[in-house]
Amino acid sequence: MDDVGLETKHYEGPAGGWGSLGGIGRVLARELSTPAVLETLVRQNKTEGHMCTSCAWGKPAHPHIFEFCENGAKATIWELTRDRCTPEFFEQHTVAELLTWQDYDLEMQGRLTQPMRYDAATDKYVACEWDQAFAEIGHELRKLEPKSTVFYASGKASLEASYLYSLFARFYGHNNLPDSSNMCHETTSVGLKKVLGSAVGTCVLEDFDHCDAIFYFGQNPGTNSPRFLHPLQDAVRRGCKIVTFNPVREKGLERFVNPQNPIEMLTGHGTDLSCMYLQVRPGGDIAALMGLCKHVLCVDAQRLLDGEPGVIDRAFIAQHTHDFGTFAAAVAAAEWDEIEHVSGISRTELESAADIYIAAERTIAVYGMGLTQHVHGSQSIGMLVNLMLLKGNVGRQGAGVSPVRGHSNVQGQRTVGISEKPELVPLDKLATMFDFDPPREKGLTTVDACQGVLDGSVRAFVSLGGNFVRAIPEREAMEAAWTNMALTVSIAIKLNRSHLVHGNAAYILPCLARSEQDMQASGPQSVSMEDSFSHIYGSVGKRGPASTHILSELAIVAGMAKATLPAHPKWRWDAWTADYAIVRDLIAETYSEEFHDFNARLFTPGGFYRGNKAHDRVWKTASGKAEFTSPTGLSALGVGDAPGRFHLITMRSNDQFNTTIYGFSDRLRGLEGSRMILLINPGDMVRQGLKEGDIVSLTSDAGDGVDRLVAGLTVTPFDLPDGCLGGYYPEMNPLIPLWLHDEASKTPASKGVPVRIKV
Ligand SMILES: Nc1nc2c(c(=O)[nH]1)N[C@H]1C(S)=C(S)[C@@H](COP(=O)(O)OP(=O)(O)OC[C@H]3O[C@@H](n4cnc5c(=O)[nH]c(N)nc54)[C@H](O)[C@@H]3O)O[C@H]1N2
Ligand SMILES: Nc1nc2c(c(=O)[nH]1)N[C@H]1C(S)=C(S)[C@@H](COP(=O)(O)OP(=O)(O)OC[C@H]3O[C@@H](n4cnc5c(=O)[nH]c(N)nc54)[C@H](O)[C@@H]3O)O[C@H]1N2
Ligand SMILES: [Mo]
Repeated sequence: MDDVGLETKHYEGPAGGWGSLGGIGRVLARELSTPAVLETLVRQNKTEGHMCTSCAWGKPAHPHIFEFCENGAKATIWELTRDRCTPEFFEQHTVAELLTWQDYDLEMQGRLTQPMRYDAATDKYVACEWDQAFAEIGHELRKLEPKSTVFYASGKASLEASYLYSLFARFYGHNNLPDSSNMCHETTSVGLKKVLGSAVGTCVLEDFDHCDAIFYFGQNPGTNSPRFLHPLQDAVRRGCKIVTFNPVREKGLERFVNPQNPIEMLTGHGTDLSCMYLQVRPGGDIAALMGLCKHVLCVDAQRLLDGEPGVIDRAFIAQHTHDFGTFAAAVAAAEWDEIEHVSGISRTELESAADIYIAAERTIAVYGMGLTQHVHGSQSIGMLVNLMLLKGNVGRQGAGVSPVRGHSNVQGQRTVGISEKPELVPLDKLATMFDFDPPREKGLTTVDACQGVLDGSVRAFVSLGGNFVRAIPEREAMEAAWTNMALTVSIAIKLNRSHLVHGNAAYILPCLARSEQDMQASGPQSVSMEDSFSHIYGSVGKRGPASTHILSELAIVAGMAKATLPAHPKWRWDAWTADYAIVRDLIAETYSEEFHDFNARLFTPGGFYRGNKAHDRVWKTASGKAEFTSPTGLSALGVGDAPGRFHLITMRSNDQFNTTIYGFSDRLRGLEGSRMILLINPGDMVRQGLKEGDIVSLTSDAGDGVDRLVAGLTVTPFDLPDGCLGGYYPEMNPLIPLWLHDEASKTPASKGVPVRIKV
């Protein structure tokens, strides 16, 4: 980067430390400050406590007294707010008025307290009774062709509610069950499945106690999975080396002060986490990985020539993998010049990083949205697996591929049937268990569903949580088309934008939060979820519900299903609602290998492992072996470089959970006060004739002739690679074309958006 005398914003402190406690404190002070909150937090992520609603990081068998982090605490406190968004609130504001409000102000109204239905005559939501809401929704759904409806899920709802939701969709007659995963780790579900036969990570939490190196791509633990910082710190202290690839120098991967360690807190002495931090260009990971593989194979060849043992694991490659020869030829053909250009990393640095990989006996590859949200994201995952396969780093202790999942039960929802891919669901089994003829056609992904809304073929959209309209690409066109639908239904805890962009008939159905007591006819209920490591945990809420008029997610799903579907002796919605243990027995019957004795194992400390074939070196791939794959090019970007074109990465701040904005402090990046900022490196700033504080717009540069614009962005110098811009999700979503998505899985390419700066 040019030295032009401009300073980039950078937070000098570590991740964690006093700052993270202050971050909790501000929210705590504003929301509430009763001992009950602390009591709720102390129960978080403990056996027989409730499982955090924030991220999907593992819950150890021997938890800390405070087994939660700044952002998990914020998420819990956020749902326990004393503020209430009541029918009186809706009485005072038309939907047209609320559409002018910021997302932050909508959610700040607090918890929804009563079912609400849209009244076109007044342009307001009005309160209704549950029976009325269910009956009307059932009536609307019965009028529609099932395949013209979509049942979306956002990744939080329990295994029990999710299983019934997917049954509801299939009894009704469709597989249109996209999940937030379709905007997130679907690249993993498809890309990793193709090469390892596993749609999820192959590691378990304990592997982090045994690895010698961690290769870390495009995931930001300081903000998005802060409890991961503890195993990372422990690993580094044991001598494990972390090599990070990320365009942004994320504090959480640089240095960590453990807020649960009094000595570190007093002295401020933390741990330097990454021993190498390589600022890869957006979409440059395929090239970077190619460089690493090239050096590994080059050193291997040299060692053999010198009469020494080689570097790669030939026995593993011969026994367990397929197509190594083609891959080796692709590596030999790749040119260092192009590798350096596309990755933005020098050959010397890539060789040093590869030397760490060579020296390590056991390596774990970690990744997040930086790999998955690109047009060739599944190829990036394939390249990462290639690197791991070279040394047999899959399916043994201390080694493996570890995607860090997002929502706290997003992986589990897929496990129990929320999937638009019928081949992933045991339909024959369900047909026998529930005496019906399941739909067999492929359902709609998120992107397909959006296309269906645009072309009018999707007529109804039901959301089990989430804020779909805010989370998807192509906002302007999508919001305009959304209102043409016949029906929209949102099961939610707080008001959000998706409730305001609604169909002809529209309902907001308020539900219990996970930390709240779920009382049903048989007594208080527990629910369950699955973490990033395929471990299943029970969760029990103890707090009093936010309102006496709200229902559990499971009860709402069952209520809608009962009102929509004909009576059937095997569809026992009332019995299932009365006792969730019966639903767990159904899950155990459907997925007997993974979920046998589900009720008995529900509160196993550290969760019970549902198993993973690739973890045991059984490869459920086309060839029956782990697949080496050769990328079609070195860049993961869908739209290449051009003069004046920038590649925008859309990021999360430390003060948000997806579309929920807690505040305006991105503490770990030293960015305070506004989310309407454009991050740019000082060299690019000067080349564009910009000064810090200038107000600019971004326009789409995707070559499709569509005008897409985000205006009012403050130019902010930041340490980024050349040609790369940073901005916040979801503010930047109007700039992402719907067609710009991973080629294999249709995950939107939110980390490689082609844009131009307009002054
Ligand atoms: N507090 C909090 N926790 C969360 C969430 C939240 O919003 N707030 N969201 C949850 C959800 S649903 C998810 S999916 C996860 C998301 O967690 P992450 O996977 O960490 O997702 P992001 O923050 O979007 O981006 C990840 C990182 O990718 C980097 N990056 C961008 N482009 C590239 C690239 O081309 N290559 C590489 N190597 N890196 C790149 C960015 O700089 C950023 O550091 O977090 C979950 N946890
Ligand atoms: N540009 C860009 N776009 C992105 C991303 C990106 O990195 N960049 N990331 C993508 C990713 S990884 C994801 S996962 C999606 C997220 O997409 P979603 O999962 O659809 O969105 P969230 O913001 O997590 O949903 C927030 C809403 O969920 C509701 N909610 C919260 N808790 C509960 C609960 O317990 N039950 C119920 N029923 N409702 C609840 C609240 O009403 C809240 O308003 O966004 C995607 N979009
Ligand atoms: Mo996600």
